[in-house]
Amino acid sequence: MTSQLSEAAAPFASMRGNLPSPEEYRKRKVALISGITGQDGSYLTELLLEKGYEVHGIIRRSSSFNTSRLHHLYEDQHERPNKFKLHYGDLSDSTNLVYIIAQVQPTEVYNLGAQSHVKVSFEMAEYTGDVDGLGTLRLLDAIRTCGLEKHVRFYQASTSELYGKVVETPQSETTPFYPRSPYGVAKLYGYWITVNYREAYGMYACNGILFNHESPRRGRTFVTRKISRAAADIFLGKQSCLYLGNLDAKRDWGHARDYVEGMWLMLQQDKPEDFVLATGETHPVREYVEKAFGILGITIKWRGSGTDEEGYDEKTGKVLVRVDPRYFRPAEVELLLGNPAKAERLLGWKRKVDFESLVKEMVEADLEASKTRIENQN
Ligand code: NDP
Ligand code: GDR
Repeated sequence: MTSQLSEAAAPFASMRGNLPSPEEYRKRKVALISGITGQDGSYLTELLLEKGYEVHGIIRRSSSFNTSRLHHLYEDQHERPNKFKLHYGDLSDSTNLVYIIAQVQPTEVYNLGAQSHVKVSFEMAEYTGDVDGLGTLRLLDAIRTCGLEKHVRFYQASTSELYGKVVETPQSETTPFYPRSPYGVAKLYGYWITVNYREAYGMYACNGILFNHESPRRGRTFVTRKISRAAADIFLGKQSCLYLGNLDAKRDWGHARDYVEGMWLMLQQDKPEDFVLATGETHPVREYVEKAFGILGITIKWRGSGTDEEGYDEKTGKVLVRVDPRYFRPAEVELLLGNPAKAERLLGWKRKVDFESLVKEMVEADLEASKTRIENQN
């Protein structure tokens, strides 16, 4: 019954006649990644190329350079000819997505593309809903339109922001969702439409509910990278003070390289399921600040409270960190702490990088980058 319905609903169902069986089709290893230019997209591309995949990515047309995280992979191109290709596209453009799926005929699709900044989502709520919520539907439907719903495995970049307001900790696959931002609400749609297409059309579609993961490739406006970059610049005398929002928010921070491996593992199982990836530890923003400056030999002490709180260098007394309410969110997610037991048990996944090593890697990378950086370059 289910498959009859899905065939009737798929406008390009006739393409099926020319397709090999799903088992035969999946002997190729062809991945399509939306959001390939982002932090996770770049690590996932590296992983899949190492595993012998042909990797295709969707990139947006931009007036300035947006492929810097992929630059080193381009350079390796002649060693791996025809293994890595980029296509112009956008999650807001269904026709384009159908065209790309039909052209690439992927065996695995990773939907990492998103307006991924929580604070920005309050300012661009409709756009975030369109790209992060409906964009997921468009990509799933493009797969179905091409008659590939039984052939393609689909990964949805779901998020710990779904949990939002604390209902229980640690948060697991069974914890109820209570999103606290337009981003979280849009991702809630993405989560459920993925579950729905799995149940309605028998698609192999999984949600990875990933807790925060960082790296030296993290976007500069996310808090960890903002701190590691500022700490390096302050240490080198290029910046005088770091302005932050809520210092008390707690996050479960892991390393992006570990998390992309979990994404891939989710698509290699016998049956599709949803998984939490997390470290099982949580730390407040202020601890990240202390650790980052600590790596550079600066001990941060705190005084004052609320918006008057400030962090100063214990040795010199100079104020290096101040609170700026501009960075507060209209509704905050105060505490995230994940339970990765299911992924550890069924996928054999475990994070390798701990909190201390993550902060150290990020600060050291930013210190090196800061020494050679020419400002205002695209
Ligand atoms: P980034 O912000 O680094 O990357 C987002 C990617 O999405 C970029 O490649 C961006 O392209 C692309 N993108 C943005 N808008 C569109 C659009 N309209 N159409 C197509 N592509 C678009 O995010 P991360 O790599 O950190 O995260 C990857 C995914 O995982 C995101 O969906 C995010 O929401 C989710 N997630 C991330 C977590 C984390 O801690 N990093 C945790 C849980 C979930 P461009 O470069 O042109 O801007
Ligand atoms: P988050 O990441 O909102 O958890 O979303 P972010 O690093 O932006 O914020 C983490 C916490 O730090 C507090 N904070 C600040 N945040 C930013 N960006 N800038 C500041 O100056 C600042 N000061 C304090 C925030 O209030 C928040 O509590 C990330 C994104 O990658 C999402 O796409 C992803 O889904 C989730 O992680 C899991």
